[in-house]
Amino acid sequence: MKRVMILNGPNLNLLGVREPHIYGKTTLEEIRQNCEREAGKLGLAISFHQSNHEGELVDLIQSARQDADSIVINPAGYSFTSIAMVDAIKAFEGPVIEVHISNIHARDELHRHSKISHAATGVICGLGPYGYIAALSTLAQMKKG
Ligand code: CA2
Repeated sequence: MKRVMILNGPNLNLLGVREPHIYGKTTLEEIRQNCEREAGKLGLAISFHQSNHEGELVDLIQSARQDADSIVINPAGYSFTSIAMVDAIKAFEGPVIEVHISNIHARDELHRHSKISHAATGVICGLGPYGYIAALSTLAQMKKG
């Protein structure tokens, strides 16, 4: 069974609670439940994490080298700043799908240029919480994922 590590960066624990006009009303817990349901259908084994701490996210990405075959990551605010996460992702051999709930290309200058995309296999943005499902479905179909 393919193992997928799903990682969520800073402030995503506030989804559905604050700023619903940008990020919608779905909570991170609901996204987790939807991912569990979809993974069951697709025959994937998932682990789901959220952290507000860059080092903890780097540790998780490193642990994926042993614990996962592929990664789905919403790096949130660290998308635009974290070279450490880019380096950790580059050391991971499997596919990495970067997901953003909002369309970062339609956002302000501060939220437009993800550094993580440089190291990602693919990027999904602007599809709302469905982006996580699209990522899982893609990985299920990939030879290497
Ligand atoms: O659209 C996404 O998924 C983002 O990764 C979310 C990040 C943002 O910095 C990226 O540009 C796009 C922000 C996550 C913060 O989430 C909040 C949710 C509710 C209230 C406040 C922040």
